[in-house]
Amino acid sequence: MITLFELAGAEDARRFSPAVWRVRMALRHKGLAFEGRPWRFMEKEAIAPSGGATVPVIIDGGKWVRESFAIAEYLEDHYPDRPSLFGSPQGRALGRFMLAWVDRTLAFPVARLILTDIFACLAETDRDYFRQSREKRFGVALEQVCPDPDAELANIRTLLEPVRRLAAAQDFMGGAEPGFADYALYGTFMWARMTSGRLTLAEDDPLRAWLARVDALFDAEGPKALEAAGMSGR
Ligand SMILES: N[C@@H](CCC(=O)N[C@@H](CS)C(=O)NCC(=O)O)C(=O)O
Repeated sequence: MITLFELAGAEDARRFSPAVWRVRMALRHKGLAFEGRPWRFMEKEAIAPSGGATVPVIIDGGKWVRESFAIAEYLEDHYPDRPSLFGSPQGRALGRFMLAWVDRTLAFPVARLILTDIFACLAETDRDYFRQSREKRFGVALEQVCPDPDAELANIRTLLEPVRRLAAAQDFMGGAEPGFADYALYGTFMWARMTSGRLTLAEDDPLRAWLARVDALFDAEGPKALEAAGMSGR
């Protein structure tokens, strides 16, 4: 059985890391049995054997693997008889591109929008670390990171245009079937929905239908987790 370390808030059920959600969906896509182990920022020693200080981390038969894309590639290459996460070499490239775009273009604006909501969700033991590390990263107090949430949301909706066009043209990011490129983007929505109600989409946004399609996967993995964390219906 694979172990997946999952960043959690005050409650074990509030598993909110965007990067971990990519891997949770990838494990479900592959149909692999796994145990999600709640992990918190202050528990670095628990994941030290991975060689890093961030999650996701998996242990598979004694082997530690870290970094969401490296884990996706590990799962793809070690379980080739399971449904493919990439579908083709081009699909692997699309997954890599989507992850880079999400990390480099989308993640910071979304983080700014939901940062204080994330803080409110954290275990008491994680709060000082989170405040200090994020204030260093953003250069201002948490409460000043997003002075105009409406403008930030409008900015994010504009940034989403490339993936909106994909969602309008096809069911999933890579075409007719879901794959890692979808999970790379979906992680960001799960991050926001697990912690905050602020990342909303316009009524007529084609990304809504895409989100509903990914929500429906694997026996509604995402919505069930939102419900368990008390965040459904937001
Ligand atoms: N590029 C990494 C990002 C991993 C990452 O930044 N994880 C965050 C949670 S989303 C983390 O563990 N942060 C620990 C910290 O900030 O101390 C991946 O895709 O796996």
